[in-house]
Amino acid sequence: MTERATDGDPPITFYRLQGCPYCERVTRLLEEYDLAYRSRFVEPMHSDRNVVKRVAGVRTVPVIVDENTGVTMAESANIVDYLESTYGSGTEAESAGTGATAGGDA
Ligand SMILES: N[C@@H](CCC(=O)N[C@@H](CS)C(=O)NCC(=O)O)C(=O)O
Repeated sequence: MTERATDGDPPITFYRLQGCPYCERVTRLLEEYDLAYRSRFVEPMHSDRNVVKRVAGVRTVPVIVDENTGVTMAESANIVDYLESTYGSGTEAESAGTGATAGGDA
């Protein structure tokens, strides 16, 4: 066993590769939604990516495993979709700038 049972292990594991633009897309969204995640950088060599293969059935990254929902997912477009529908507002209003104008202090 590896040592990973720290107190608050983030529920999302993000398999990624340095400099991967698809992974960057996912990173941006995870950050935007302020989600706690743990990055696992995979080997550049495709054949050395058994860990992702085992988890998700593919050797491409990005892949996320979300223990909150039990979802394991590959393909950046699917992941972006999933994160938006699960953690975003589901609309574009969230990223539209100021968001709510609660108040009306006229
Ligand atoms: N369609 C995939 C493409 C992902 C992709 O090509 N990732 C690269 C790293 S940037 C990779 O894992 N390449 C290895 C391969 O294609 O087998 C996505 O959008 O997630």
